[in-house]
Amino acid sequence: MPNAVPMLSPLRIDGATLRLVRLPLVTPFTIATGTLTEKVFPLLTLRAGGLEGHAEGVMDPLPDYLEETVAGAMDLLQTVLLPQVLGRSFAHPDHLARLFAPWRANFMARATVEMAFWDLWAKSLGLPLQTALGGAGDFIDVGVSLGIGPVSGTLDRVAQHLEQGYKRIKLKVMPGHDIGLLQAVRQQFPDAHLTVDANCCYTLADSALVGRMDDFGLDYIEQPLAWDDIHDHATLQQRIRTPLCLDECIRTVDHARKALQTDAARVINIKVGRVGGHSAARQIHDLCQAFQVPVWCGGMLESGIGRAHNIHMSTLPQFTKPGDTSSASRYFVRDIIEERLECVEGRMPVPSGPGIGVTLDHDFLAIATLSAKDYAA
Ligand code: OSB
Ligand code: MG
Repeated sequence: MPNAVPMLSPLRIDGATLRLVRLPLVTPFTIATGTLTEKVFPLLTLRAGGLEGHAEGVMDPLPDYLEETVAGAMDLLQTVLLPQVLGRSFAHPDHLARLFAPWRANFMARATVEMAFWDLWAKSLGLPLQTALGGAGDFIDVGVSLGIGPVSGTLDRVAQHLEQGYKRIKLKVMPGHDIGLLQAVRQQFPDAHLTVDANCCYTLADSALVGRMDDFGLDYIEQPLAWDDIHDHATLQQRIRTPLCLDECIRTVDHARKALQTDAARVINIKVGRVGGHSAARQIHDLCQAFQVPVWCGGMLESGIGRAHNIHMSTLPQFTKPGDTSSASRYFVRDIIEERLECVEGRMPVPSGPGIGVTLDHDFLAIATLSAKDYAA
């Protein structure tokens, strides 16, 4: 694959800081697999020649979204991945993904290192991350993901976010909280751009129930079946009209290829932090473009660091559907960056300046940090 920018001299990683950070959530976030009340995540800084690159890990404390955990990722970062990159030079971020290729899974832990290096590398070139990635544009279209709760409260939140101009409403569903919810929302908002996300809580035995969702004009149904089962999604897609969108099932470029070749996904949710980083995210993007399958950028309730990464990735051309990268103030009273990542009329401005274009708020970060360790090369 041609690079968007010419290769320059290799960048030597001469230091790192790995923090564990905790941010309380403004509102608890409930999905089919559980409720999050706070966001706990690894925050990695890589250093080279006076520059810093940052990224956060998107794994949860419990292995309830995918198999990775915060504790497992912290250990893998400290004992395996950071020792592999410290003191070494890389001419292009793709080389990190190649270095980690022998390891099994753990794509979120890998992404933490890879994304921090993309930020560092773009800064070393004096380029915004979006330009280094091959994207363009000053804004991205975004929607919101609404967690599971009482239907009346959800109706209020749908109204509120549509008034704010969000471009798409994604409703979290689960057995017993699906058809009734859709009836209520559709009745009140007949024209809203609506989708649902089941986070793997149905099986093929529920095909008829999932098929009833065809009546509600959904743009797509996200990840109804098991996190590791592309095959069953292909079978389900034969039984329903609404396009399926895969999230958890797509952790590698090969997963995307298999899903596209078997018509298991007519839309793909790309989360940079789920697929091992920007290099893999971009390859999945390119593959979807070749298959003429739209993609959008998902989220994992990220702080401003991960949110900025997602915004830059979302400026690539095949991101034709609104993503989940909504205003940071929906999640946190105070973010760990100086800038405020806020949408205007459902459009999120792309941070300008080199790299991810946002800077750590060190005063608040000190308060939010549970642990920190420095590494020298
Ligand atoms: O499935 O997309 C998901 C949050 C945590 C875990 C999984 C998911 C989500 C979201 C929220 O939908 C996306 C966001 O607002 O960041
Ligand atoms: Mg999802």
